[in-house]
Amino acid sequence: MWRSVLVAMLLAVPGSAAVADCDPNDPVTGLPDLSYSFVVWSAALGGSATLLVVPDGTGAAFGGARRPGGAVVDATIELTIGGPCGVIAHFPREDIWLEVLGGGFVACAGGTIADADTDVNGVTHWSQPLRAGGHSQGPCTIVIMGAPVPGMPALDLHFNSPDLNGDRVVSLADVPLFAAAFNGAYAFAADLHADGAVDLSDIPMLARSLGAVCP
Ligand SMILES: [Ca+2]
Ligand SMILES: [Ca+2]
Repeated sequence: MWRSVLVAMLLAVPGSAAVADCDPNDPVTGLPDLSYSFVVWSAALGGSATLLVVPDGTGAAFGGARRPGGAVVDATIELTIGGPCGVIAHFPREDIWLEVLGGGFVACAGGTIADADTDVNGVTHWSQPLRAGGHSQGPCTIVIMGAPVPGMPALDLHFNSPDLNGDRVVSLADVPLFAAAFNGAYAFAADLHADGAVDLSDIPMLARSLGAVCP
């Protein structure tokens, strides 16, 4: 039941309407039609989810995201790409990416693309760690060939990183920013073990990533 929570719109499924639109002689029918594509995000209920990202891709898998209070939540995103003639299999992952709308998030090149090309059912996922730094508490969306999936509510998925200053390197330059939150006012960017507090449990996430850079 939990799994079935549908975040995005399914404007049409390959059915009678799709068949009516399908023209096998039209080369365009082999391309994705965003109105036949949809996203499922089972983490939608229960508030935001925060994912730790590191430029070298050693951050958290989507299955290890955290609610604001620290509870682990599976934030895996599932995308089905379709067109008028049915699902689009083997669509290249390079053309499907997660776009973070909040400022301060800095992705490495290709750092937010899907895990894999779409499978025979037109399905792909985001479950593996991203390659990125900085932080965001803004929404994010799924983009196919540069265009967002229509009707898809923004995902309340947040990010932070031991690359606190967002220069795509985890280095000593990030330490003062962490220390300021450790010793002073709470900062989401430094809450690397996301649980609403910056304390000793957040230090290992910074220490173990020192030296991490984009591939
Ligand atoms: Ca940095
Ligand atoms: Ca924390």
